[in-house]
Amino acid sequence: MRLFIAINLSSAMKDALINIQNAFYDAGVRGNYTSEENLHLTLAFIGEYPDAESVMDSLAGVSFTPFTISLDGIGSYGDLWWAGISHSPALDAVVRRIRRALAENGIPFDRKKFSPHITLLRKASVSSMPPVSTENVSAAVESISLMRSDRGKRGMIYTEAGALTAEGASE
Ligand code: 2AM
Repeated sequence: MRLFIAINLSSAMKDALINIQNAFYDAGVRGNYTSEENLHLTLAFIGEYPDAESVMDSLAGVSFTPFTISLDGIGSYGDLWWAGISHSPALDAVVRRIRRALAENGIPFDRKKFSPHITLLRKASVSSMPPVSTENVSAAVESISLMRSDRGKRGMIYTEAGALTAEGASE
């Protein structure tokens, strides 16, 4: 199965992202827009790996306290368009801890530098991004998920395969 570790987003943050997607669409941009339920922030991409339980076991020692993430503009990697999330000491620290725990336990993952972004659409039909306004939305992160990705008839289907909860989280 295909696995990655991600933050699932609050509805306020998803609403802000959908507003950006709608503004792109209204400006005539076509492409494969990420569906609302699939909007997420990837922290580590594991890829094909047979055992979700051993990934969760490897993360058992990773602890974190609730922290905040904030939207930070929009950008693109070729025809993949994204909304940025600001680097912050807390976010960067938890990503480092997760990646170190995976490495120490021999779980493979993509070692590319962490570049926090939320993919809004792929295969954008135009190459220049229309100017759209973005809201300054922040959200509290109290949980980090191990996600499993399966190819469905209408695109990817993401399912939570495990979760790490922040110390002292309200849930
Ligand atoms: P992307 O949206 O920028 O493609 C599931 O595929 C998630 O893992 C996506 O958020 C994707 O980011 C991310 N990801 C990170 N590295 C990846 C890789 N090497 N291959 C596929 N997806 C990757």
